[in-house]
Amino acid sequence: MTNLSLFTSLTSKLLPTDYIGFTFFVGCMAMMAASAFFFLSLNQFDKKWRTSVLVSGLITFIAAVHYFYMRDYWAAFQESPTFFRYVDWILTVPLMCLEFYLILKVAGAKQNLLWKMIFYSVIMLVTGYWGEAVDQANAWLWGLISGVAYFAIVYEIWLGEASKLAAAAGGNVLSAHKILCWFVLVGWAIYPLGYMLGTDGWYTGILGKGNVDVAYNIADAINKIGFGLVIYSLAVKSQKD
Ligand SMILES: *C/C=C(C)/C=C/C=C(C)/C=C/C1=C(C)CCCC1(C)C
Repeated sequence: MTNLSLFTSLTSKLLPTDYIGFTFFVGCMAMMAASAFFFLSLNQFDKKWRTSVLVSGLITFIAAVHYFYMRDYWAAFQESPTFFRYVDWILTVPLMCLEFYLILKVAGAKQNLLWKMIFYSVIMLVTGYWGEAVDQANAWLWGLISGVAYFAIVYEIWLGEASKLAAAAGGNVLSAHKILCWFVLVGWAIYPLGYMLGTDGWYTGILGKGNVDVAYNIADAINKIGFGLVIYSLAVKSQKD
């Protein structure tokens, strides 16, 4: 290692033209600030809602730690930190499934709903990782399998058991559930789009190539912080009634 590269890897030097590095940097700060916000708000909630808001904070906190690593990895190698990315997701996506389960518990959600959703998300993420990092030649196929698991989650919350429980719960829980459903349908759809921009497949001729990290970083900010805020405001509203 030359002195210069040692220097850059220790200080994560960001060039003013490195807009991808910039989104990693902003991601660190946004996730950190959101975590502080959720954690510091915990005292205002009673026991019933505290766990849900705590989980919102854990999601952004786990992401914050991964963003620090990803930012440095990007600065040192100018390469996608795919491994850290997927470790982050494999921890945070199941926690988002847990959020659905926690708010639907009032309507009698059973643990099997939680495990079913976690199972779908693990399939979605493991196959996505495989296509992006291991078997890139068949990225489209792994992406397709991942997409099927993604639609199983969408189905579950929009039309399946989870949607029936939300309807039974009614009120604030139902409206929060609806907003979270939109996050999963629209906000989460940015990820497969990023995947198609970053890998080669039949879609490359249509979409062209783009930067996968910018797409993922924007999606993470929307989905982790926005999703957490929906839970937070549900807790605030429900505590008032
Ligand atoms: C906080 C992180 C979240 C909410 C990550 C969500 C990730 C996805 C919904 C990823 C989905 C993918 C597909 C549907 C197909 C292509 C491969 C993936 C893994 C990017």
